[in-house]
Amino acid sequence: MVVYSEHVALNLPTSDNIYEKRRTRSWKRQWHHLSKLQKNCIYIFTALICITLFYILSNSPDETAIDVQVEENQLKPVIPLELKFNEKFLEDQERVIEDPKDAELVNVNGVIPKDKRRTTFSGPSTSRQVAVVKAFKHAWKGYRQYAWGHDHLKPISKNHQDWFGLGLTIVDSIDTIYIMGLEKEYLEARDWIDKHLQFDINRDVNLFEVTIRVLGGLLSIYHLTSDRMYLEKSVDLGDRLMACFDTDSGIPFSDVNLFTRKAHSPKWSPDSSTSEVTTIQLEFRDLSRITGDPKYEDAVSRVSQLVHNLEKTEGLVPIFINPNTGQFRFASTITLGARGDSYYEYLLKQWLQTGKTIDYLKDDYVTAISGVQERLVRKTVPNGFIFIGELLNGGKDFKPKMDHLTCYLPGTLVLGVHNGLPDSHKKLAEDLSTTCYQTYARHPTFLSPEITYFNIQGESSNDFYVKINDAHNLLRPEFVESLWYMYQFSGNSTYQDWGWQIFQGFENFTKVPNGYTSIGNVRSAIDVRPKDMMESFFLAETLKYFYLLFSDDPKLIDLDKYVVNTEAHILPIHNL
Ligand code: DMJ
Repeated sequence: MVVYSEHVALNLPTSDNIYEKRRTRSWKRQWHHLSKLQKNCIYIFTALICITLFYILSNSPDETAIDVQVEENQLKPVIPLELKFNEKFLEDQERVIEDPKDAELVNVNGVIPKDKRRTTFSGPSTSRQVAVVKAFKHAWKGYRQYAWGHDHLKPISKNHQDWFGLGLTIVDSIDTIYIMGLEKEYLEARDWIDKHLQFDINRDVNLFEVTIRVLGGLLSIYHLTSDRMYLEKSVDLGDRLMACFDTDSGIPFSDVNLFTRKAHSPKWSPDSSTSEVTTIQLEFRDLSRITGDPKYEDAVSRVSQLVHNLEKTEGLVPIFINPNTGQFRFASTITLGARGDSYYEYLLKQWLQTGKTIDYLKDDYVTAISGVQERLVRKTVPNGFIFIGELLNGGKDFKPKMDHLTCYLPGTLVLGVHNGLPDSHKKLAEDLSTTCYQTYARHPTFLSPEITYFNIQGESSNDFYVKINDAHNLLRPEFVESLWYMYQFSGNSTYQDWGWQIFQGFENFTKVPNGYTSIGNVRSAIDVRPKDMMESFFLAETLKYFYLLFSDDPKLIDLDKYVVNTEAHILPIHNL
């Protein structure tokens, strides 16, 4: 029964399979009715579908492949914020490093571990340094919150300003951060530079400013850490800036488009500034010495040599020079302030950077300082303060005016004396320091104005006066810089105390809730007229020099091993 029933069950036609049979027969019939061409088309179409299916299936990710992708992503610095600055996390990521001196070694997320960097700093050691670090953190917090990745913070409007679009404050500040021992801030600045600082931007930039702030900043932190990421960025930037030197004379144009690499004079003049074309040598030479490619050093050395060969007024230079003719602009002003200042500074520092091997640089420097003493130094009435004035009309007229910028000179002078240059330079440095100090101390804000005029004819009972349009303070560093050098080479703590008083001036009158701001008027403690701008040099230079000045370690930055560029970036002396 069972078999029967099975048999019946298996063979009994249902309406369904009758229909199925009919349908199969009808397909077969239709197939036989197709022409050869139609059949071939169907064969090809089927073959194509099969090939496509095979391709898709053989390329679909299997589980192992997905694992690898995830792992690679974890190695990239896309790290949750709270982990990013976690020491433990960083330690876990570190690869075993055989030779800590090897500049190329990095851990897996690209950061050289703290103890494997070329130079390490342990943070503030005096209470004054602690106060400076606090000021730095306050400035950094505002910048981070309202201007991150932009050039400058506008702390009052909680906004930003872009000059070149190169994140100037980050690049300019990173070595200050490093010297202050601020690891968390260092890592976030490094991370931004690594991932976001790029130079292929269609934008005109100023050769001098970008060299001293960006190239100088990158080279400095490269030397301190030996992290090659900074060097790679430096080379890219250096190559783009090189377009400026393609002129008839070899004197560079002032501006260059970083993307097109086309250089040109400023819009307002056919000339370049003398101080600008002569204050790029430390950085370009350093780049050559590190990379072994002489082209950077050759270009800037040629500029120095050309300027060396020009006629001067007792070693003093006019402030404009033409890139086509290679000549100074006739009868332009001679000053140790704006557009003249760092020409003199880089004569000395280049000589030091090259292990005192290029004599004409030292000779030009010594001649120029004699020229300053002969032609520019005057005494005020009634108190006999020494200041450095300006020469107009090809040296015919003397103007009793001194920019705050000139207050860098005492520092440079004692650096020269420390390296064997005439002792008379020391007296000038001390006298000028006293005067610069007075330009701070005599104002109720304890801050210096941008420009001061001096009384040399007894026309008033005041030694100096300030015009209303010159009464601003841009948070500049020059005198604090000099105080550091003066203290380094004398050990006289008065210079530290002066610096502390000035630091209080900045704290009391330029500090605002989201940073520090330039002010428009140092002459009044109740009407300082905040200007809503925090320049990158406040963090790069002013706060760095305060920090160095207040250190009890005289070798925190060893001035027998390093030269400090005009933007306070630290470059090694290359002894041959
Ligand atoms: C800085 O950019 C440099 O110190 C430069 O040499 C002069 N001006 C500013 C600071 O005042």
